[in-house]
Amino acid sequence: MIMDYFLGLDCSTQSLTGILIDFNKKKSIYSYSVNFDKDLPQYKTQNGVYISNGGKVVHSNPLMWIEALELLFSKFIQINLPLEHIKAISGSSQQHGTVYLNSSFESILKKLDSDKTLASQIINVFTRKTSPIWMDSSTTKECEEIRHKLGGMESTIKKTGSNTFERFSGPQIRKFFKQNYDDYLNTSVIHLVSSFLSSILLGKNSPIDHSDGAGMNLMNIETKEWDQKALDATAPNLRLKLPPLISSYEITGTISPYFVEKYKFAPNTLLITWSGDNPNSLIGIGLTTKGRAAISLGTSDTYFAYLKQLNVDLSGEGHVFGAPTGDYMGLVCYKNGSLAREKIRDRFDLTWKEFSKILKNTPPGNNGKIMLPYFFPEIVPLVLKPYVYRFGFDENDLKGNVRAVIEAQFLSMKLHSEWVREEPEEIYATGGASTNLEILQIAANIFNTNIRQFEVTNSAALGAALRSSKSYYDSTKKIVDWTELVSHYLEIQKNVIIKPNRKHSALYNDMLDVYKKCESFVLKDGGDPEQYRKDFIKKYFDK
Ligand code: ADP
Ligand code: XUL
Repeated sequence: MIMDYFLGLDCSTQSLTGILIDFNKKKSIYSYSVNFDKDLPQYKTQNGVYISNGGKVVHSNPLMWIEALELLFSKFIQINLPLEHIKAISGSSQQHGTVYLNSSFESILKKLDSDKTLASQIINVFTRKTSPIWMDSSTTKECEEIRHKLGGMESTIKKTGSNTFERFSGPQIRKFFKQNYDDYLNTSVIHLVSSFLSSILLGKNSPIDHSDGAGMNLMNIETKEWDQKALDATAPNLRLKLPPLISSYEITGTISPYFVEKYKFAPNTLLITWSGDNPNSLIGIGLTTKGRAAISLGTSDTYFAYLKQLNVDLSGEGHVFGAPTGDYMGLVCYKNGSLAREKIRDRFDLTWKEFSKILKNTPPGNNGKIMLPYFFPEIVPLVLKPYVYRFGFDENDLKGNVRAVIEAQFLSMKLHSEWVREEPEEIYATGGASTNLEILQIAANIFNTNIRQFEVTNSAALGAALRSSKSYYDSTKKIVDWTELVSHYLEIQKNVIIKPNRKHSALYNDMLDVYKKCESFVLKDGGDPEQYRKDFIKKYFDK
């Protein structure tokens, strides 16, 4: 029997997941997640992170990610997974986060002792003990400084694919250089979370891939090379501290002897460069051609689509990243995703089942109750000071709040993702909250589009496994076409289509208008939306 197994890993905000796929059977044969809070309580994270400074500073712990990797592999050994049959491995990680390492990092990786843990051997390599991650919004000043040096917003977007954003690696590196100058000088290499974990498996410094590299404000989005102007605007001698950039499908080498000795991987297991979670999800969900879009409802909510051509968002809200196929993807990211939904669930002590039941039994339009759901600082639209605004209800209204948070999230998503949307016929859903059919029904009604729900909700880990199979077969000259590869795989998955209820499309169109007015009232000194809200109530609810 031919056993062509491929492993995809995903280091997300709250967990590290591994999915093993059997290429011949076109299915995932095993998946397991290490939850940072529960399985590694000694790191004292909450939802995988450390929050300080009123929610502005958000870091995580790179040593914890390493321990999670070993826990995951120990689990594989415990249940006798045939790791020796894995042909190739690739990975995915939360985007933008940076890891700062001293000059001993690579030499330590090259002589790892398999009788000891990884964490005990690399504990002293960090020049910054914790890593700023995508939820951090403490670099507004640095964003302004870099944007100014690059000639303003439009030229920053044209150069790097995005305006400067607080969570992007460049502004974060600049803050470190300004505030911890000596530590910056002692830093030999700065990795993304993806290239850091990729280096651990490889046993030496790994390159950064074009897809994740685009989330740094440092890579030129057209040439896909480090942009000297952007580097100079960020911190001195930065080029020397960054790994090289490569295509997302490139093989970086074979697995480090540490993992061969300790976990019995085959010595010739190929490693394919890691990438960001959103680019990986693009593959895991099968978006390798134009005309389809996806929503990922994880810790962050994202809306993204494959782009054949480079098409930037000059309004400055969206991003263009690389796609693992070598093309591009457009993306809009919201920080108030699952954790905002959980705030309401926990405020009323509900289970997800009870939460869903309320969604099912409350009217679309919520009797005109509208929320602006900034439980945490928001990325799109930019809100640095978290506050939850309620129009027509208060925080004690159980049903009103449950429906309002979900409607708000998708109204906002529809409003701010217009530039990347080509009126898709179908939106693919992934991430932890995509298991919730009631949430997806509201999304379908608001977008007025079919939503497709998949059996595998961790499309990032699946995407990494699929990427590794593609690069492996390409290297053996048995070329597999991207679209064919993902479609075979996805066809076999059980998937459910949620259809919009067309009866509500006019209501949601009108509500989008009122939502927009509420947002502009609060964030841009727009006029009072109350009369519009009252008219909306009169039209749909006062009967
Ligand atoms: P990430 O990969 O960003 O760490 P996941 O995609 O694993 O996150 O999603 C985790 C989130 O999924 C949890 O924070 C939780 O709120 C949400 N979730 C899990 N089950 C449900 C459900 N039935 N309804 C709504 N949300 C859910
Ligand atoms: C994307 C973003 C998040 C993280 C965490 O720009 O910041 O989606 O990748 O998932």
